[in-house]
Amino acid sequence: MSDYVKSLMQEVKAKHPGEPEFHQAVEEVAESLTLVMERHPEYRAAKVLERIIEPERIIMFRVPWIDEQGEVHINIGYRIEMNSAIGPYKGGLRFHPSVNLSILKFLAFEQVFKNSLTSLPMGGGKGGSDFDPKGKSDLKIMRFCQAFMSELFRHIGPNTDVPAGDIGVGGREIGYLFGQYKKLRNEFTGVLTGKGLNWGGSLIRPEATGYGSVYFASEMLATRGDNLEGKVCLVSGSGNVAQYTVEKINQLGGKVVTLSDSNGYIYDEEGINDEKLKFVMELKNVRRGRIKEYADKYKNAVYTPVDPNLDYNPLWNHKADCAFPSATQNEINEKDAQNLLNNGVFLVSEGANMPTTLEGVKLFLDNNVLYGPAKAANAGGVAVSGLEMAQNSMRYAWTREEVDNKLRQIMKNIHKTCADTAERFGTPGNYVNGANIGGFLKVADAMLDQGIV
Ligand code: NDP
Ligand code: 2IT
Repeated sequence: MSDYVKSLMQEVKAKHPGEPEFHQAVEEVAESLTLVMERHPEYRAAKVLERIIEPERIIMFRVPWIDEQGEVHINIGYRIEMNSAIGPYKGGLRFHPSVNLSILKFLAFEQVFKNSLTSLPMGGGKGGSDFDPKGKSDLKIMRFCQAFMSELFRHIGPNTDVPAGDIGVGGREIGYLFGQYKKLRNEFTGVLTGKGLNWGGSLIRPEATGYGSVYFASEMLATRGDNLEGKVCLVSGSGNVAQYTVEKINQLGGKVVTLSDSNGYIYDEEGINDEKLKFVMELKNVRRGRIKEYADKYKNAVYTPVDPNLDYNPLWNHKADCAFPSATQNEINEKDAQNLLNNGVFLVSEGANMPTTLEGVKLFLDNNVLYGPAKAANAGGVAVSGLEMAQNSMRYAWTREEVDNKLRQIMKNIHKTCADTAERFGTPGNYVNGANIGGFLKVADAMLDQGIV
């Protein structure tokens, strides 16, 4: 670790103790930026990174709501408005019992660089709540979303801050949140993305993160004259990102053999084909069931419950070519990364945010893995959110094909930015440096132009 990173991290940890996920995200970016700071003393003098690390604003609020049995519940609501140098704050909302300030700050920090990489005018933000939607009735979900928006509405707007979905927030939740915003403001605007198609949503937004992660993988493979045809792929998660990752891998001739949720994973050696994927989509999106049911329906598949006390995840211990972690942060630790390498995996494309620990990332880089870090590989979701905002401003909707072509081009451009930047800073093939530096430069220059604010 360089002296620059050491002293920066000491300061961050002293100022913000007890935020391990946030420290982890900052450390990874700071390591890459050492290369930039040597060449550009002006960024150091203006303390650009030190300013990016401090959120412009954090909003925390009480979310009281009453369920259908008359019981009162109190959750915590958050919105981290991280950086608005290149556009309005933009980023998802996460509803999950694990949500806390550290997790949302890491996500908002990552979002700043990711959004910059898309080349669209979006700043970075993230928010959410410790509310657990799992197993809750539609009425409870609606009541909670309305209570959450009853405070959030005064802080957001189509030119200020535009939230979207993340873990636990999909089309249903965005609908309830939008309805409440519209009622309180008496305005029909593009204040959220991921909306329904007949009320301002964009075609391809639900597909965008998963498709984008696979497009990014294809770009990485192309640098070695290869493609996804016949590749065996491990995918984790079974939510929005995982589902459309499987769909696109199937379209490109690959074979996906795993899916998971927080209780366990399924392994299907024959591959999760389109018919089986349709079953998963109905299971997860309509019946809101557990992935275990996959193995009840398809007898050749094996379900393995995951013991939270294990120091590795057996999902990553199968013979394969490519891995697409698409569930949550730190789901691949050093041991998992070693297992992936031992099993022949030579490509990792991160659909989830920060799914690999710092030690795991190091192993991938040291072993020449085609490693697409989250802020590049999963930027397709927020990119199409940016396209949704553009369509809302025009009061016009592009066709499925138009949006998909734009998404594909954006992922191609992000790959090129990462590859070219890594090369320019003397670390060819290192997409981590490419993404961190590529995302940083645009934001940093905008901050220099705008003065110390
Ligand atoms: P969903 O809520 O649709 O699905 C999340 C999936 O991950 C579920 O299968 C869930 O299982 C599993 N999961 C969540 N938390 C944990 C945990 N602590 N341990 C194990 N499994 C877990 O979310 P998304 O698919 O939208 O998000 C998945 C990842 O992709 C997240 O990291 C998110 O930040 C990232 N991402 C999402 C984007 C989007 O557009 N939606 C864009 C870019 C990144 P269970 O049902 O048991 O909770
Ligand atoms: O992490 C992410 O990029 C998202 N959850 C999507 C954010 C968005 O605004 O579409």
